[in-house]
Amino acid sequence: MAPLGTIYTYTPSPRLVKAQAAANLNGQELVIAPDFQFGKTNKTEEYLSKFPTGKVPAFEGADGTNLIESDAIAQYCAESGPAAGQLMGSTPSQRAQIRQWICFAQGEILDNVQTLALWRMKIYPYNEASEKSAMTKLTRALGVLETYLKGRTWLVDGEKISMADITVASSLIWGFSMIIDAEMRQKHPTLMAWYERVIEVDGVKEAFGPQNYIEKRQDTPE
Ligand SMILES: N[C@@H](CCC(=O)N[C@@H](CS)C(=O)NCC(=O)O)C(=O)O
Repeated sequence: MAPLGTIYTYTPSPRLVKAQAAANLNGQELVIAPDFQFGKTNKTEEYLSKFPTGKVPAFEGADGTNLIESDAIAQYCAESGPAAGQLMGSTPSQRAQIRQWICFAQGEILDNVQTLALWRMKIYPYNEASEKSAMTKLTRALGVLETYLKGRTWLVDGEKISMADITVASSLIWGFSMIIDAEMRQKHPTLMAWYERVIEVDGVKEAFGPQNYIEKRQDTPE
């Protein structure tokens, strides 16, 4: 079968793995543009003519569909195969719940994780007020998940993983490797059990790779 399309991005990227997981679950192949250079390729006129934000990830489908925004790319991959109903929902209720958790992942988790991760990755300078605000919001979001997941296997009713689980889990990858340390993880046993369950699912496992967990987070720059 021909690949579903090509994704332009740096790797590894938490914004890429949700699309890769969705493609895997649908038996589809995605190509990662081999000669892509972040900061260079995505500033060219050719790139901007297809992907107007100049950001990554961006997707060029074999059917001519060009997409920006990682959740739209992941949706395209999720809806391009036999697992579409499972991954994106097959009733209005399921679809809305999946959308709810995708929005939650972006607004309540990934935005905060990014603020907390970027100075630790030495990409942005440290800012005490931003650090405190993002940590408070992230802690609240983890609490929401811990409570909501009690007695549940997956985020949305149903027997199988959906894009709700895959997207929320992907938003936590940098969180677990840089911020949500052993002490914090211990306070969220239900969330941790769910996360381990998500990343062990065939297709998700290959996309996410092994998770690196930080033991003790760095709180201020050296
Ligand atoms: N909401 C977007 C965010 C994309 C985004 O901010 N990408 C960053 C890298 S993580 C980027 O390409 N930045 C380059 C720039 O701002 O020019 C998505 O989920 O795809």
